[in-house]
Amino acid sequence: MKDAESPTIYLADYTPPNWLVEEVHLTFRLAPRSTRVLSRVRFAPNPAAMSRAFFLEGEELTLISARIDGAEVKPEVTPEGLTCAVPDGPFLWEAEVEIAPEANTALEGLYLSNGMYTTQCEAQGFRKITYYPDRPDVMSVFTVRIESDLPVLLSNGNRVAQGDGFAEWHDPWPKPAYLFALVAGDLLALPGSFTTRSGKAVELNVWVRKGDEDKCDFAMEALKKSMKWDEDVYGREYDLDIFNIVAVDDFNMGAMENKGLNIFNSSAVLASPETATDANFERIEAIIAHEYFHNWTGNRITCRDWFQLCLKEGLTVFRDAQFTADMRSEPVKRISDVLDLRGRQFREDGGPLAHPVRPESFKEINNFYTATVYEKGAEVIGMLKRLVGDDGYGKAVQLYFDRHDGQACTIEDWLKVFEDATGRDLTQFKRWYSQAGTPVVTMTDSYADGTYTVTLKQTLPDTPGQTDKQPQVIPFAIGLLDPSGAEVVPTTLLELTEREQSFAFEGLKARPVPSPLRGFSAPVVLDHATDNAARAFLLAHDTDPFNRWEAGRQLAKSALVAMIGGGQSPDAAYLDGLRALVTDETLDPAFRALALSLPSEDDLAQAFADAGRTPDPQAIWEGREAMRSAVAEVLADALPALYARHLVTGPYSPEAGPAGKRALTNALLALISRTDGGAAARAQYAAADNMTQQLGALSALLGAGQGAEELAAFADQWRHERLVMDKWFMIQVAQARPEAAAATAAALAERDDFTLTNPNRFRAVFGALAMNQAGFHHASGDGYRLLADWLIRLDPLNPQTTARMCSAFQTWRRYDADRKEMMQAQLERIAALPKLSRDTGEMVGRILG
Ligand code: 0A1
Ligand code: ZN
Repeated sequence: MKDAESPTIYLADYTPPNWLVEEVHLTFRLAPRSTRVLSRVRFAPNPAAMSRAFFLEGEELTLISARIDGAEVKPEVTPEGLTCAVPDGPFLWEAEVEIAPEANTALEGLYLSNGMYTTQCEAQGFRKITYYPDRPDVMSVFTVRIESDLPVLLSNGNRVAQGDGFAEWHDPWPKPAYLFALVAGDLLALPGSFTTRSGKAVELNVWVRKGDEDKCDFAMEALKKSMKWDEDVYGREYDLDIFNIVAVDDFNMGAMENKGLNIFNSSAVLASPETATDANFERIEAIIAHEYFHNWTGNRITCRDWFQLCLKEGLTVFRDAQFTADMRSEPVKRISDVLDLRGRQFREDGGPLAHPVRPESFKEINNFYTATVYEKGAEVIGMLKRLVGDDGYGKAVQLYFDRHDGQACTIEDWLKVFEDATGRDLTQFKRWYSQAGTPVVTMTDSYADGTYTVTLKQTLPDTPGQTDKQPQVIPFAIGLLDPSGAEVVPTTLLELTEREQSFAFEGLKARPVPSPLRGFSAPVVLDHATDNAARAFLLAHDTDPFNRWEAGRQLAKSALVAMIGGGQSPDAAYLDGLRALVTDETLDPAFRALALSLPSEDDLAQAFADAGRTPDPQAIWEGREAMRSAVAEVLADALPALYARHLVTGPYSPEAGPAGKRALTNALLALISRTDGGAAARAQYAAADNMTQQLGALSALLGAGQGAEELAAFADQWRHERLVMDKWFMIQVAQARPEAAAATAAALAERDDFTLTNPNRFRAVFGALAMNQAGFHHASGDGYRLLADWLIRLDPLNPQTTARMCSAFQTWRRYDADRKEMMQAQLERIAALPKLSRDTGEMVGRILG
């Protein structure tokens, strides 16, 4: 269906469901091309409804038969569902439908992945399994029978019966259909157990395909840590006898929190030291935690409608970030999150795809699993916590669990518990949920007679469909240092509620140096006229680790912009500051590794755009290359010793300590390889017994224009490991020079082991192309054309992944006329396809504006 033809759904149009579901029984007779699904659903009229009209969602189903209270009925079936005349009071609905999991390449509903049946029902996949009121505010108790010869048959809840060729599951907790799951396959389990703090034993399993059983230990440990953490920090216990995790190769997203049966993209579960990097281990730990935490924030308390998606996602991302900070390093986690937020969410918020944390309309909800809903949604919760304090937050959240357990809720319910628990009026705060766009906070300051005055002004940019925005509540953390570098005012929270407001600090002996927006206390752009001397001062003295890193980042950015735009040589203040930081043995190696990484090409492009200049992707790439070489030369005397000091040898551990050292040595190796002909990297490659060091060495070699031999050896060694081969595909495109990126991606896509049906593989090649900014935006237009060609091929098979990847074009208006024209032509080419999916149609339509 084309964009223009798809209906738009509005938050304002919400009405309660006409019929409620008291219980559901499902029977699955599994067969690749003809699975039969029998449903028995007890409906009762909803007293809160305005009508008794009966409509069940259903798509791509063959209806075999339907009965009401035992009597056959002939419903009116459309491509979206069915209607039927029904009794006035409660009744039993029975239906039998047929579906074809084998033909399901969209990976929504029930599908087959490498011989295993699996489901994905969020957001609206259940309607591809059977006719049902597929909306999150219809919650019910599910009993499921699976009939199949496959040895492992899983569903939600607890197993109640099992025999030859069948299994039955019962989930006592009422849930919406999007949390339904089924898995059937020839799988192996890594078993485990957990005893809750009230003494209940829970059986745990991580289910994988044969051959992957040696890569489950870490996920199991991460699960146990998550279960314990949620008890300790949020007082939340697990509520079933069993918790299953399943790894699936073909999956559109990272993972899914189905009740008691979490289904994961295998990349988010499987890890061994040889095959997974430190970053993979950290991601797995975070995603296991995220899905587990959804058991309370998402499952026990769910969303009334899909506009409330941030209610479960923002909160759960916030919770998983707290967890990671507790398990690892708080500043490093914060810095990584802000990098990600600025890289993905600010970019979204500043372009044609900008939308509020709680959107007000959509055509395809799958297009709203965005950085704004997830990451900005989590930032909003962080601000709320900062404003009401840790105690207030704790009380409010407990009230949320007490008051809303078993319900489908809204953002209003969420804010109300904060108002009731803390007495604070959150009317103005709520604008964070409804106004899109990243606020710009302009800070000016003055000093006279011992009083330092900070003036903050907020500007709220127009975004698609939104102008004339009202001021938001912005928690602005600030500290002050004296000229010697000592902190004279510790972190203080200013609350900016007006468009412009001043705050005075009295009794100072000299004009202080401010350290503004500490810890990135609000998701805003800070506009503060400062100079490199002040940045270097903060880099050397700030007590706030985030701002110390930020000062270095700003120095790097201004040095790079000056180099790219004005041909200046690398800034000495930056290079001196970097040397001091990288060689400071009191600092965490992971922090130092982060300080060594330069602002991304996209970041720099945005910096030019913000300054009213047209970014030149090629010049940005060359500038970063020149800066890297300058850093390598200036630090050349210190690098080998630093590398040797931190090189981790001996048995591998994925813990934060050694992982930080490996991050630092890999960053150093990339620099060393620019001046030593690749000798050190080749040595690391040869000695590596873990993927972090092997891939780090390969990346350093490719970055220095070498590594052809190692690349071939790598493919030879890892031919049979799908997830490792994804890295092989990705690194070549990511590291390709601008003029070669599109050709590299094109050649890889022609290989036999490139497949359109596996989203990980598709992303490895084409996600990497979109990330290789100078390659994607190469003046030839080859990058644009190639991506469009392949999105056009993917759309009929997998609309969801196609639509997500269209966002590579979202910054098109930022560029020069030639590039703009070429990107627009590709977007229009996609938009004109006769059978374009609703997903892609909506995305391309919004991007074109
Ligand atoms: N709720 C999951 C993410 C997810 C969302 C949509 C999906 O299919 C459309 C799949 C997974 C999470 O937040 O982890
Ligand atoms: Zn989630």
